[in-house]
Amino acid sequence: MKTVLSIAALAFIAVSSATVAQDRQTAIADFVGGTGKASGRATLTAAASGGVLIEVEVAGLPANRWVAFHVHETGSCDAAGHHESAGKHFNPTNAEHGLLAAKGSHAGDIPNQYVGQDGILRAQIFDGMVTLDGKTDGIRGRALIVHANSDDYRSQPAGDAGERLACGVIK
Ligand SMILES: [Cu+2]
Repeated sequence: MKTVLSIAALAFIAVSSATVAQDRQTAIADFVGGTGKASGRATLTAAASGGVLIEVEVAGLPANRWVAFHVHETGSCDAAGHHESAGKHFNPTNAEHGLLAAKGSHAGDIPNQYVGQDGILRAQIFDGMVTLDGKTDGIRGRALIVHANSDDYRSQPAGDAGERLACGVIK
């Protein structure tokens, strides 16, 4: 009888920790726009091989335009302060900004994304430079930012990407 009980207890522990591990593999970022209103969501999923899949939809953006999309270091979105609260780009390796910079790039650098005629950015992005919960490269608790202009992939410190139009904390 004692043996049966311990096996049951072990099975329970195994199931509980599997559930916890599964939860840690995904995250959500709810975006707020320039006026502080909800404007979209990103779902982030950690890949087994490393990297994070980011599925995103953000509304209220300038139509028919390429815009910069980055991971910024601080998980704080203050619309009244133009989302400056999100700080600089996530840059754990102290590199230069820009996917095409000689000494780049920031881990938070992501290619520009296109906003459709309806002012909605819809994208599925695989980011191989970060993880969701890694000790140094994890982005949970940081912020996703959509800018008004495209990133030129070279200019310091942020690719001349302009205003921060939408911001979402990765939770
Ligand atoms: Cu940015």
